Amino acid sequence: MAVKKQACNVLTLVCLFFSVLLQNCRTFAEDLKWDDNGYVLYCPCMGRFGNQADHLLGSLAFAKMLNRTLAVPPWIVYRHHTPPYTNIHVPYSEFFHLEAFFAYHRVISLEDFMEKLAPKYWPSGQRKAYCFETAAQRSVDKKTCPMKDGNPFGPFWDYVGVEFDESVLFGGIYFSAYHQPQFPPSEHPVLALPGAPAQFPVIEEHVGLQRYVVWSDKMIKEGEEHIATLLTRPYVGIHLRIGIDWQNACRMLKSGDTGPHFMASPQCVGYNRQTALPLTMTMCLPDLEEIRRAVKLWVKKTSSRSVFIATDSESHSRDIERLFNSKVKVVNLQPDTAQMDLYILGQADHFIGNCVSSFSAFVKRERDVNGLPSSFFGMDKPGKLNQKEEL
Ligand SMILES: Nc1nc2c(ncn2[C@@H]2O[C@H](COP(=O)(O)OP(=O)(O)O)[C@@H](O)[C@H]2O)c(=O)[nH]1
Ligand SMILES: *[C@@H]1O[C@H](CO)[C@@H](O)[C@H](O)[C@H]1NC(C)=O
Ligand SMILES: [Mg+2]
Repeated sequence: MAVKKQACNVLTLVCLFFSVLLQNCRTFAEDLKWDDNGYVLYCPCMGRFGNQADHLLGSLAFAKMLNRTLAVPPWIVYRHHTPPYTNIHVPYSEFFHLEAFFAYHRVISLEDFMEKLAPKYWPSGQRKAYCFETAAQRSVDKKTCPMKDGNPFGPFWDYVGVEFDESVLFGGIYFSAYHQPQFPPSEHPVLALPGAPAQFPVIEEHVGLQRYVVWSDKMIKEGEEHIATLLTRPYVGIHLRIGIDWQNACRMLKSGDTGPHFMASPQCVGYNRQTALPLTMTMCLPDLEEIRRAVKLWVKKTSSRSVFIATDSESHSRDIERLFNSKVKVVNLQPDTAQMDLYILGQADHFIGNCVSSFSAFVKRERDVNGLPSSFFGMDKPGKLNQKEEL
């Protein structure tokens, strides 16, 4: 221990000495430092971007509760309709500033963890998977965590370069805080989990963690360029979640198979089940009439000069243009990307989102953090969150 400490001090001195010459020395040394309180690894194996983002916030809070470093996974991007149909794994920092998490808790990218720490501290042969007993029930011997069964599980851990050697099962009681760890880091340094240790949708307490999800400089630069060239402020940003998968999802609401709490809807009906406002079909799947009504209302209210449309299918831009006799510029990105759409929606002077969509929820949370106004289709005045400071 003493030797290690001395080595650290020497390293610090060396760093100080060379810091003028070698700006990266400090970060380099920090990157290589193993956290004795352990790590949390998980696969963001449920849903697309919005779901993965919700799960990231909860996982961050989970890692902080256990006082373990969170290995931030890449985003899993599905190519269901584009050859070669295999998933793409996009490092977190492709879109966001990883270091912004440090203000809340310790993180490392999963890629860096594997490249710089795993070879020494979590080598092949010692890689344990952790899962609920019930999850292991599905395996042949009923004792193996289904870490790599099917898509996206298998491709994810293949991308990370991990085979699991052993399974550790746990029962109904969930992880306790670090005061009485269920899995002491000395014996269980790396908790690798088949899914996010978090709920979907994100619980109310963790909504504010969105403030640590900060766009990368590259995204900001590109986003601001789009806004400057395509749009005139003030502008209203709208998210049209109206594609075929969404039409099918909203049918659950129509058929009465779900109450007001449906996917991301707590963001607009309220998190409390007892006091939740009704969730209407218009809120889940706005028709053209509702889209026109809401856009007209908010363009007028904000004296907007342009409208930005992000959509999972049709943009309805012609119909929206017609509302304003071409006095308002109506724009959508072509080609679009999910993250650039999110960025531009986040910067709008007003945002109209889809209450049930976690893609909209990402924008709503970010705007709340920045004090920018939002509404939803079918709900012009969404209820306020409990404004107690949760962090
Ligand atoms: N580019 C773009 N993609 C979208 C838009 N709306 C939905 N999508 C795509 O559809 C996915 C929807 O899944 P998810 O993000 O989990 O949100 P949710 O299903 O609406 O809760 C997104 O991740 C995008 O890939 C949009 O406005 N623009
Ligand atoms: C949390 O972990 C960090 C890094 O391992 C350590 O320095 C700190 O003392 C821990 N905090 C508690 C309360 O155990
Ligand atoms: Mg989804």
